[in-house]
Amino acid sequence: RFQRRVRACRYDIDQFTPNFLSIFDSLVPSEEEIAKQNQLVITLSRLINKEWPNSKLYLYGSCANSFGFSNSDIDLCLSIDDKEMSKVDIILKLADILQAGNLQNIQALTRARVPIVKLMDPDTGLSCDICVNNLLAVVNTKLLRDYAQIDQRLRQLAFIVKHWAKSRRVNETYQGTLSSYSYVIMCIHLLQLRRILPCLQEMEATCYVTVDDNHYAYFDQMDKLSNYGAHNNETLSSLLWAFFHYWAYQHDYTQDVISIRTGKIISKHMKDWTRRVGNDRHLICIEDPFETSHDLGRVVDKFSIKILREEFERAANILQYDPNPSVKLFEPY
Ligand code: 3AT
Ligand code: MG
Repeated sequence: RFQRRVRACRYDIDQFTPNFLSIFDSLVPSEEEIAKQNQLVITLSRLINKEWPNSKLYLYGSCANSFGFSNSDIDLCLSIDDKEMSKVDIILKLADILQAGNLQNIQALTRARVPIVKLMDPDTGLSCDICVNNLLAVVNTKLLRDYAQIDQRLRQLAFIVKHWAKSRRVNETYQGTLSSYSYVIMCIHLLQLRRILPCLQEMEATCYVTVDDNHYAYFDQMDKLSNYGAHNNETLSSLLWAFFHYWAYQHDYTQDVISIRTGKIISKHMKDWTRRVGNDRHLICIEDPFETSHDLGRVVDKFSIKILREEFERAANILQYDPNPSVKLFEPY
């Protein structure tokens, strides 16, 4: 049976919070940058609406979920109801529309798992990926943004974790490590267990959406929750310590699934995620809050799980012992 190791956090951990907060500040995009992103969405919407008047362009991912760094690419989703055309046809036609609209570096990636068109706007230098009818991503973007409004420590923690993951090269799904989306969910889960965040999907629903005939509902009156985490006064650095300590020494990789849908740890057994099926190995289990049969850790294989766990341990040990954790944590891999 897996031994969960629990150790006490170093007594002087809180002194590093100002350093981590200044790193957070340096990563947050400026108002000016956000205005540029919004302007580009308006320009692209106008261009696309000329051809498809009933379509709608949604911003999703890090530019809309409030977990985006300065200079991140823009993720857009085109919602279009055209029974005549396949997704690939829509992607190809979209590429033509953008070409005619003087956008640059246009590439239609029709064979990707999620087909997209890539482009660059020469006026702002911003790069975008546009996918088609991937509305669940628009819905999960809103859930993440709603959670971020409840307690500012979520955004601070997730920025530092994402920055660590990018510096240490464990934010590369094509290499078997985890997506930014997964890391944000891991942060939400930690704060739910510490009662800094509630579980919005377990509360009385105020927001309802239907995507591909599936119904989803959760509580989204964020103004009623602005004091939710106030009883807990843990600082950013102690939460960071707790995050890495949990994933290095406490999480039971053989039995546990983290679930922000329930705000709990649930069992792999209950989800039938105990063995490899096809390419889903379930070596680290993170339940998607809406597509509950979807394990966000399924990209992780027997090589990358080792790398990930070594990186969690490295980070936990730096936060426990290093004299300068806010520098050492992000040393490039
Ligand atoms: P970066 O700042 O670009 O690293 P991001 O928030 O844009 O982070 P991702 O690139 O991981 O995050 O993903 C973009 C969005 O796509 C986030 C989420 O709304 C959706 N998404 C990503 N992976 C999944 C997934 N496995 N299942 C469902 N939705 C996903
Ligand atoms: Mg992105």
